[in-house]
Amino acid sequence: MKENSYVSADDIRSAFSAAMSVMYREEVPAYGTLMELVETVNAETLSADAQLKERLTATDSLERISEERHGAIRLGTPAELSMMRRVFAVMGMYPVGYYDLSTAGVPVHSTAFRPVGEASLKRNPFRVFTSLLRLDLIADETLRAEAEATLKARRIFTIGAIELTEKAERYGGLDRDDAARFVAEVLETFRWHDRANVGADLYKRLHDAHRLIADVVSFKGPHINHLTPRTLDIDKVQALMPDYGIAPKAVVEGPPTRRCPILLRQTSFKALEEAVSFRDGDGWKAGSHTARFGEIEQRGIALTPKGRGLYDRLLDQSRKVVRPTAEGSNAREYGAALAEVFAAFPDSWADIREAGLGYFSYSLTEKGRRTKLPGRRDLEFLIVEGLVRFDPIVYEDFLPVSAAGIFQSNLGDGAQQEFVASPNQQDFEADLGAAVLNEFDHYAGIEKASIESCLTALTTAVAAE
Ligand code: OOG
Ligand code: NI
Repeated sequence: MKENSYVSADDIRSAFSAAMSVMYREEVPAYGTLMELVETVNAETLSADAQLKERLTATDSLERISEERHGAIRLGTPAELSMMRRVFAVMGMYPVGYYDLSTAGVPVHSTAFRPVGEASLKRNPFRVFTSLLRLDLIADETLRAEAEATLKARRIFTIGAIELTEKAERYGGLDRDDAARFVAEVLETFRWHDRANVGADLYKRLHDAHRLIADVVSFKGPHINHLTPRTLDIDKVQALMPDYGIAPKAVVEGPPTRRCPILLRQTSFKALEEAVSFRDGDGWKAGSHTARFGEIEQRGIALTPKGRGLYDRLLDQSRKVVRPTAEGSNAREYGAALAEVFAAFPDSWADIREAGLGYFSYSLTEKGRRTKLPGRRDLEFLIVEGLVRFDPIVYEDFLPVSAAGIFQSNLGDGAQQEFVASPNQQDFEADLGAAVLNEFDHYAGIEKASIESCLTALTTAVAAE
């Protein structure tokens, strides 16, 4: 390798997520415990299911199965958001999707920075769910002005991080030394600072307006508020958390347990109360803050707009039957309602595909690889003939109702606040300095490319013997 050749964006992202994992385990020991539990359950699940193990060996790297899949931060200003976009771009992470959480009583809107190509996702799928605080939703004008001034005065990126981002933009990449420095510098933005930027009085007023506002405004930077490894059995981890001394949120968010998993299921342990100090004249005053937690996720098939429409309707329907309370008193009833309502969602890959509810990746079967056809044939014919097989494409994005549930359970179980629903993707994109990518286009593109490559291979391949 040439000495000054560039490190790939995928490798920088991998190094970054590994460094973040180490930092967060040190900062939040309960997260380390969760990781141990996830590793144990994943190992047990794999040893009990030879088929699953075989499939994962073929499609994923088994030794990385329990690694982090995502994390989340909350930013305070448009300038922070647009700089964050440039920083993530160096790691091959681009904004996909727009999530309005105001409807769910959380004064933010968000996107997910993530790798987009299949190869990049496979190399390392790490994403960061990134929210921007909506100060426009603070009713009290004086408080809003104070929050704005506090945010404006802080610098969340180190000079080194900014310089290296500019360098990567100018030259189209970073060499090995710069990439290592970049990871270390960027990590600083995500670090926890237990000394607040504000006094106890302002903290309290921000907190009274909304706990999330206090979390964003009061600190020096947008500390990573959780990391999320992948689990192969989310129900089991949820059930075992108390045995490991960690308190799970009341219910698993997303669809119920199914034979054919769809979209995304996630749950977390409740955020911990941590010691912080507030500014107090020339000194500091002791206090506490609750923000950081750990989460787990289990992903299923990406749904088409039609499938997503059905999912949204069924979820809505179940929540009309039972709305899960934060303290978990009706968790069982909610689980039962969810399972019952979701019986209407087909639960075999063939049915899901036939109904046009999910995205699939098509590939040649053994027989298909040995076959050459004189002309193009219809995909359905090729499937019936056993020349082409289909496998679900994994959902790589997030779900607004689930995200709201994760936010809420980690903001304390107090009364929920209401905001006027006001999605504003245009404002968000103006602040971001770019348009967000449409998640459906992405999955449709992967599906289409897989079909094309099957058809091409079948008509141009030379049949073996
Ligand atoms: C983000 C919550 C959303 C998820 O997995 O849906 C999220 C936050 O609490 O900042 O991470
Ligand atoms: Ni999350």
